[in-house]
Amino acid sequence: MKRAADKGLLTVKVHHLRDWAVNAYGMIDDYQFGGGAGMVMMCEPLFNAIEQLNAKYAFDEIIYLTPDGEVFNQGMANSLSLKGNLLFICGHYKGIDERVREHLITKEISIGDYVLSGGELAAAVVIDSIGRLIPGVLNDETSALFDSFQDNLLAPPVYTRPVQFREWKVPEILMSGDHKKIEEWRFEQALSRTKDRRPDLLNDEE
Ligand code: 6GU
Repeated sequence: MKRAADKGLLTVKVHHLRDWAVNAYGMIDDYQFGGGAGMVMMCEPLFNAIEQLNAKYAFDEIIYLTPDGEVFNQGMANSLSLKGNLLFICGHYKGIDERVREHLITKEISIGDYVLSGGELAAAVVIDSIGRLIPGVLNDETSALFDSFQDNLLAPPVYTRPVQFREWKVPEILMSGDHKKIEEWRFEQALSRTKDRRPDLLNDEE
């Protein structure tokens, strides 16, 4: 993200919902109708904040980070990296009033099947993964082309010097200089690693 920001390719701005609070106490949440523990983030601050920011930034997506959203993956990172301005809504407590989700939110994302106390870390995860995909952010050395998941395969094993560490040697093929054979080996390794660890990746077309 620093690389992207330094190159002027990515800017992250943080907005505080309390700036749109409904009263002088900074109120942005309230008890839920129907009863039950936990507060709900109110419509009014969220509508005012989102509409005001949208008038300025014309967001391509208004994204709500929530454990019941679509589970984030590399395909979603790829498509989001091609968009312009994005707004991430980070909920707390029991979440946000359903009317905000129905009428303002354009995409709902979860980063996995576990619960965080707020959406901020999820937003940071999503922004990091999108940021590194923005054209011009990565150089050859950090290229995303060969990442795990880029082609629904896990990445193959990698080695660096020395050729032998204790009794463990680097696979001979990698020192052969035969680039075609090396690519074949890497593909086989990626495939067997994926079959072994993440067979689910081989069956879903995303
Ligand atoms: Cl996006 N938000 C929260 N609060 N918890 C989560 C999540 C998001 N994704 C997984 N757990």
